[in-house]
This record gives sequence, structure tokens and C-alpha cells, in this order.
Amino acid sequence: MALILAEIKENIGCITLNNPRKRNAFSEELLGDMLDAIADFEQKKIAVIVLRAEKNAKVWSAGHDVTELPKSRRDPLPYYSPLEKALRVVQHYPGAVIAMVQGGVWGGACDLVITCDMIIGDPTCTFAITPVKLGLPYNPTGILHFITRLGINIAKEMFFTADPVSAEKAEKWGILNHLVPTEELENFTFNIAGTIASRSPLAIGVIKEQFRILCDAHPITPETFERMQGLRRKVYDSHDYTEGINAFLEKRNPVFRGE
Ligand code: LCV
Repeated sequence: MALILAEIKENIGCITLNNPRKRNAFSEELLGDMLDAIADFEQKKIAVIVLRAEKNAKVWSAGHDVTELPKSRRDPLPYYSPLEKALRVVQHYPGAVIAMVQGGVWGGACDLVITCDMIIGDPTCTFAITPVKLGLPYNPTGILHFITRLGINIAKEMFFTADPVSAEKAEKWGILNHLVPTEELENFTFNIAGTIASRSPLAIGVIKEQFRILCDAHPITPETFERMQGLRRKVYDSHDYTEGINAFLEKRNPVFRGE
């Protein structure tokens, strides 16, 4: 069965996550298929992409496929990993990428949805960023996605609790552009997509790229960068990281020791 479904309707590309058995976990294969579909849309100059899960999904995506995370002593989110590549592709796509969300969004999928240009959800949607459940040192670009979108205090609460944020709170906090009733979600989303698709694609592409450059404009010294990398290495080299991954795979709660 195809892990993602891709279709084009009136210059709007739609990508449907299609692996409910594994709760649309972001495996290398699924993300590769997603990147192929987005590249095809770009080649066809598709103005807007809607990213969604299967209709009435209970889980939009369970996030990074944990079985594909390194067991220890390797950066779990390296620059060239499929998830990091997908985040950059969404940010660089020269058109709007809209996440249409039903069900739970977890971990790296939450980062991907936050990285989309807009998020439209129904009352079943929830959002959780979960590295602290795995003892995993999230990376600077991922943290910056949340700071830019939500502000520091809300981003910290999401990272420190790793708890799912409800649809109502997601609307209040500004994660959602729109919270709409389930039966209206598709029409509402594709209507906005249609409006955007009717506007100047060149202007949208250049304005989106300026947003990206300005949001990324956080100059740090090489020493600061190396210090962040050193801090992250301490975590992914730790007992806690290995314990977090093993606990998930053994379907038990982790016992963190802070070392
Ligand atoms: C592999 C999975 C997964 C999965 N990977 O169904 O943000 S970070 O830093 O944490 C980043 C590294 C990241 O994204 O990490 C992953 C974070 N994701 C989560 O913490 C969510 C983990 N999943 C769950 O909590 C549950 O699966 C939810 C609540 C999403 C759905 O629960 P439900 O009871 O409906 P199951 O847990 O029974 O999962 C169904 C199948 O999908 C697999 C899971 O192992 C099971 O497969 P098997 O039946 O073969 O055992 N699965 C779920 N999530 N992230 N595999």
C-alpha cells in the first residue's frame, strides 16, 4: 500500500499520509515518498500544497519512526536526516504549504506541521512535541521553529511537558490559523488554498522566502554553535537517551537518571 497519496486538483497539490497501521510514523520511506511528491509538485509549478492524513484520522502522525532513531552515541536529528530534509523542503517550497489536521500530531510531525505556512484543524486535532519523553536533545533549528511560531514561554511549556495541546488551546496559542468543525474542514481548507492559488505565484514565492530568511536571522558565533552541539552530544551520548529509546521500543515508561 502506498505510504502517501498525491493528487492535483486545480493547481492545488494534496499529499495524504496513508500508513494508519503505523500511525503515519515518519519512516525514511514515507518521508522519501513525501519529498518525491513535493518535488513533482514543484516541477509542475503547483501553487499550493495541502498536507493531510486519511479522513477522520485519530492520529495525523506519530512523528519520527522511533525504530529508525540511532540507539545511542549518534545525533538523532542530523542535518541530512529525512525529517530535517522534509522540514527544509517545506520551508523552501515556492508556494504555500497548508497542514490540514485531524487527530494527534506527535514529535517530529509537530515540528513539520509548525513549519508549514498555515495550520487548519478540526476539534479532534492535538499537538505534542516529545523529545523529553525519549531523553532526546532536540536541535536548534527545530526549537527555533517553535519560538518563531509561538513565543518562548509557550514553546518551553510544549517542550518541557511533551503533553498534547488540545485544539481549543492550539487555536488560543496561535498554533492553528483556523479551528473549524469536522464537517467543514476540507471545504474550508481547499477554499483558502484556492484563494492563494489564484494570487501571483511569483510574489508569494518571494514573500515566503523573505519570511524564511527573516525568521532565520539569528546570527550566532561559531563558538556558540559548537557549544550547542557539545551540549546536545552530552544528551545523545547519555544513559537517558538510550533509556528513552529502549523504553519506547519495549512499550514501558522510561526511568531517567539525569545522566
Ligand atoms: C514507530 C510507531 C510510532 C512511532 N515510531 O497506537 O520529537 S521527538 O524528538 O520525540 C522525535 C524524535 C519524534 O518524533 O519521536 C517520536 C515521538 N512520537 C511519540 O511520542 C508518539 C508515539 N506513539 C504513541 O504515543 C501512540 O502510538 C499514539 C498515541 C500516537 C497512537 O496510539 P495507538 O494506541 O492508537 P499504537 O501505540 O498501538 O501504535 C500502533 C502501531 O504504530 C507504531 C506502534 O509501535 C504500533 O506498531 P505495532 O502494532 O507493530 O507495535 N507506532 C506508533 N508510533 N513514533 N512506530
